[in-house]
Amino acid sequence: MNTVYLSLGTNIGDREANLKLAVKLLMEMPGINVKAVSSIYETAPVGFLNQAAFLNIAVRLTTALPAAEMLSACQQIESELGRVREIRWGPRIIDLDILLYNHENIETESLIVPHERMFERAFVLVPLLEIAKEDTAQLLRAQQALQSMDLKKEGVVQWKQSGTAEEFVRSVN
Ligand code: GSY
Repeated sequence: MNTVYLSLGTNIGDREANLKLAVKLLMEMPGINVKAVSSIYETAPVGFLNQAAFLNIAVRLTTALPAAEMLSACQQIESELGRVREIRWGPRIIDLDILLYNHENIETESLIVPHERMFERAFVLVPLLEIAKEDTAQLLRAQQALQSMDLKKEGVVQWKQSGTAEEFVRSVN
């Protein structure tokens, strides 16, 4: 079984509902077992700054799916939520990024793992480290990267505390 960490982000529409629906769809996917969902964080936009604040979470799951199929599953959920390929760094209904897939380093045309920019982004690292379970070199690197950041300056604030994955999706429409 493979352990996978995802980062989810949204800054259009009912942001909490977008996250809940995405996690519900993940839980319903054959071959995917959602183990933990982080607190929800409200985060200042990174990249293109003139846009609404994001809500971000991280998800830990186990899966029998190979990395390429896990990517397809994420893209399927993005389309189900109505995401169209928008401007780079711009507003989005939902983004599901694979951060880590076991301890593996993967580099294909469509997928780079660990995620290319994850170690520079507090909005990724804070939720990730809240649910991280293993002591892998990648997670230790994430911890070290976060220690050198000023979270106030990075604009990452806990918005709703986490419970279980089942509690997270309970009130989804
Ligand atoms: O990379 C994911 C989309 N995204 C985000 C995000 O999820 N959160 C914040 N705070 N800024 C972002 N900029 C982009 S692009």
